[in-house]
Amino acid sequence: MDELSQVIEKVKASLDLDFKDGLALMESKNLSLIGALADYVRRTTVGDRVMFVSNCHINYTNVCTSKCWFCAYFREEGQDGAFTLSTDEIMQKAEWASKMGATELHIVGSLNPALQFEYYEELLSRLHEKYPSMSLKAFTAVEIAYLADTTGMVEKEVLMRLKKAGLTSLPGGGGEIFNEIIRKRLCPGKISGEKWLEVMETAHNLGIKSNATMLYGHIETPGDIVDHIMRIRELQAKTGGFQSFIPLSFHPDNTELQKNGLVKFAPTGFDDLKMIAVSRLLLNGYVNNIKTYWVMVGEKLAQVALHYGANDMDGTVMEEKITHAAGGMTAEYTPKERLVHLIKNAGKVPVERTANYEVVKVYE
Ligand code: V47
Repeated sequence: MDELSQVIEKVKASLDLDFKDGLALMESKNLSLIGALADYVRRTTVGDRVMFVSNCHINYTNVCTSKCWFCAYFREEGQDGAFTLSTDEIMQKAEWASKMGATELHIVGSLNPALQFEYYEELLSRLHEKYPSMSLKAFTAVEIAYLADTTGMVEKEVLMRLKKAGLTSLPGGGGEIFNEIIRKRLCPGKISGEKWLEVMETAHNLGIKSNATMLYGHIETPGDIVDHIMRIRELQAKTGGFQSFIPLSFHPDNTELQKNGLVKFAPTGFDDLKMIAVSRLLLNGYVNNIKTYWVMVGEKLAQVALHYGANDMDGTVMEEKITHAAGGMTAEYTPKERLVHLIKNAGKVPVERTANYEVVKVYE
């Protein structure tokens, strides 16, 4: 309690928490107190509404040059299980998603040298033409930087062309952990944290909103977590372009981190709830929506997270490959009715939203 007394006072006075406060939270084992503080902040800022979206994840390829040590999803070209979808195949998936009631397509892949820029542009234009009201939340900052690198365009041009083709917003993937030393060990082939933030800033300045993520529970330190969240906060103070923050719970199975004995255990339920609560507390006044991603933490813990600072449950998802390649045991699809039930059962008001957080329906 003592170590958190300053944090309590600051939360009561609605003051920004600083790095030292973040560390005190990370190092405390008083989860019920941290959760209560985060729940208080959630209640007094965004209230009892809990958002979700009817969405469908589409992974267009898993062939990747990046070879991140935390990733079990990627394959090398020609390797067993490697795939690249044609735009026709993606259109078929979109048709199915649309029939299932999706209002958002979450489209991400990997860094595949065989795909030309025209593929990305054509994909968005075809989707946008056929489903003009569908939100296309597509391509992480890492994919955008890769497209700039491989085409010789600057990121701004890549983003402008994709926006013109129908891009609605950017998902938050690829943030991982910004600390350069840890990041180099986790994903030496990936853009730096600084570059990730730079791409997001460019997108925000073009009116393209995005999400932000952080991968936790591997080889990072508590200080790295606080540093990562603070850097998101700094950029948000400049652009206001982040719509949500999503802490991602590391799944170790089939990853190099696990194979090389660097990570033995996945984050625990304690870690998952604490990460939500710490995110809410540090981002208070900056990012309103803290998302609990049920695919990674499980439906039951995601529901409990609604009492630890989360106010968003992501969505129906429909198809998920990244977490499941790394040992994820959750379903790939949670119907809308079930999300509504989970949220109501937690004593909250379910609100279906669009990708850009417009309200579709309030389930009073
Ligand atoms: O970028 C990769 C992470 C991300 C593993 O923006 C892993 O609305 C855990 O970004 N264990 C993809 N995580 C998922 C993602 C996301 C999910 C839901 C919503 C949104 C959004 C974004 O998953 C990757 C990487 O950071 N990841 N491997 C793993 N083994």
